Amino acid sequence: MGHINIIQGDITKIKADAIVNAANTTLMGGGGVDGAIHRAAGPALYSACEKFHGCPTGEARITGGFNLPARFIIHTPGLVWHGGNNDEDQLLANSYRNSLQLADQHLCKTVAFPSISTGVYAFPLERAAKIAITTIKDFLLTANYVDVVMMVCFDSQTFKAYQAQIY
Ligand code: AR6
Repeated sequence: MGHINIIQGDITKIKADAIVNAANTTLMGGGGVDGAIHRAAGPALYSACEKFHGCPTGEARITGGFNLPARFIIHTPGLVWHGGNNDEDQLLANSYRNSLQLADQHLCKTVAFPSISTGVYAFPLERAAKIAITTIKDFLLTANYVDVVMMVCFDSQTFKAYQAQIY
């Protein structure tokens, strides 16, 4: 029975077994947290990601951490918000579930997530936080190795939204 920690900070600095990247379907980098992870990990990450030839929304792929303190980076394209009537909730939940499954398969005990889809992809923050926390809690009930999941929130508004789901 693991637990969830909500923290405010920069995910590129987190020393977890795996950190998750809010990527896009090309997996070839971008802005936001994706850009920060690629800059901090170094150019070898780009070469590692090239080999996947992209990734569908809600699925996940794993690479090494390269220059990051984390051992692995799990890349998942979050859902682009289109108004809430197109399976958005399920697809966002898939990003969390598939990332956690991959971490568990790689024997990771600690996993750190950014707030997937709530930046450029415009998913409403409270709704995304509820989906993230519910999906993580459900996963922890059956996980073999994953024990601590950190939600690493970049700004205070995001931090408050995730904390509100825990207490
Ligand atoms: N550590 C933790 N969180 C961060 C960091 C960081 N270093 N930097 C930003 N965030 P976004 P999305 C927060 O836009 O909405 C990219 O171009 C940010 O404040 O990074 O899933 C990809 O290539 C926000 O709370 O991801 C895609 O094209 C959260 O991370 C697209 O953006 C997510 O914001 C993905 O959009």
